[in-house]
This record gives sequence, C-alpha cells and structure tokens, in this order.
Amino acid sequence: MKREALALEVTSVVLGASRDFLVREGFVELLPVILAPVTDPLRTTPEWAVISAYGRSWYLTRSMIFHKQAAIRVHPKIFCFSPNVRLEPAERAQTGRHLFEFVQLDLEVRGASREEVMDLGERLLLHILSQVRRECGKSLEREIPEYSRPFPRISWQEARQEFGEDFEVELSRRSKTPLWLVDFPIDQREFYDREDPKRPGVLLDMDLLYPEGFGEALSGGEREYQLERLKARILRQGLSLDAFRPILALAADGLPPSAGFGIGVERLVRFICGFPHVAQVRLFPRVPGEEAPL
Ligand code: ASN
Repeated sequence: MKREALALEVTSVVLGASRDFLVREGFVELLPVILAPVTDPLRTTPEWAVISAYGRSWYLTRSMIFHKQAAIRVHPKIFCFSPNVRLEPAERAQTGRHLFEFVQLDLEVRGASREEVMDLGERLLLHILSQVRRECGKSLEREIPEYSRPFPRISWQEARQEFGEDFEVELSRRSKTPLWLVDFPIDQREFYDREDPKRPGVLLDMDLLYPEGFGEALSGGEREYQLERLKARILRQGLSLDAFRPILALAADGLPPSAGFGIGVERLVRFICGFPHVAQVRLFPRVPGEEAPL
C-alpha cells in the first residue's frame, strides 16, 4: 500500500479506537475551539497566530488547555480532537516532529490525580496500538511490539543528570518501550501545570516518550485551579495578569481541580507507521517555513 494511503487508514483507526475507548470510559466529546480571546502561553513557541474580527483580536488555538478546564465544570470527563496552530520556528521543520498545524487528542478529568491520568494514558495507547495491529497490521511496514504496563518512569532531574542537555532525545532513542518523564521543574513548563504542594518547585506533570527515537508522545499533568496560585504562577513567568483575565475570571468563579493530557495525533501515526517525518502523515501538511501547494 502507498504510504499516503497507509497513513490515512492508520489515522482513521487511531481516531476511531480513541473515541471508542474514551466513550467507554465515560468521556464526552467536545467540538473543537479554533478562535479564542486567550490561548496557551507556550513560551517555547514565541510567534502567535492572530486574526482580527468584529473589532477585536482572536488567537488561533495553540492548545485547548483553558477550554478543557472550563469544560470540566460542565462534565467530569471530556475529550476533543483539537486542531492547533503553533507558528514554530522554521528550523523545527528538521526535527521530524513539528507541523505548524496539527491535531491533538486532548482530554481532561475533573478531580483526577496525575497517577490516574497516567494510568488512563497507558491503557488508551495500548488499546489504540492493539486496534491498529488488528486492522492495519498486514499493511504496516513494521511490527509494533507488545508493550507492558506500567511503563517505566524517570524524573526530569534524574534524566538530566544521567543523559545531559539532550536527555529527551537520548532517552527516547535508547528506550525499547514508551516511558514517562515526570516532575518537571517549575520554570520549565507553563503556569497551568500544578506545583506539588509537598515539593515546592516540582510540578505534578508528565510527558510520555515513544521508544526508538520517535520523541514526545503526550504531555499533561495536574492543573493549577486556585485563583491566588494561578496569579502567582502567571506573574512568576513574567506574564501579565491582564492577558489571562478570562482564565482568572473562571478561577474566581470556581474551577475544579483536574488533570489531563494531550497526545499528538500525527506523531502517534508517525510512530506507528515508522515514518521519518510527521508531514508524511498528513495529505496537506503544514511544515514550518515551507510552502503548501494546497
Ligand atoms: N494538551 C496539553 C495538556 O493537556 C497542553 C498543551 O498542548 N500544551 O497539558
């Protein structure tokens, strides 16, 4: 089968398997938000995509993090296939992992702990992989190993000490199984990741890395939800309270504690198919710095 067609088939199975799994777990699907008065600060992506309409500016969604926090006020378990636009620097075209328009399967659970969503993430990934093996196994150019749970985990500090600056690349390259990177230092992540009340300066967050050098799979954690803590974290990052007024207004009104994560759909399909670049997963890829014919 041609690679383009294989990518479409695998993507379709990934979406279906994710939906089936999450609906069985009691989740409801949220329709995506594309334009919003506030979006994810993501300090590693300095450019913002903004349009102007009706006399004001609208951000194109970088992630639905704040909408997820708002949505779990209404329903305890939500997910969304969320299109995100992130104007990554053009050099990131070479990483094999970056598109400036991509889709993430983003979910959030009211009252959940990090442990609970890590458990969910492992079960979700294994379910998707087994469904893909069943439905597309014959067409795949590689075999996806059976991974066992729980996946190993390593803290950010340990990983950094053991593998140096490029620990994420190194860990993913050496690993034969998906593995968790946990406990990022407070200034490495965004203000919405919750600081561990028992370990100041350490976040209750996580990334999941794919094995064989495919890099980051998923990112998430517990959330800050209390007004004063959110304000302190925004200011600590040198951001203005005014820019995040909508999320502060929600917190003032009452945000429940929650945890969640987002898993990049194209990266997952790339990993399953063993493709060198995520652009091969999309029929109409948006590669940083490159023209698009259609
Ligand atoms: N989806 C991520 C999360 O849930 C946020 C992100 O994509 N930046 O934490």
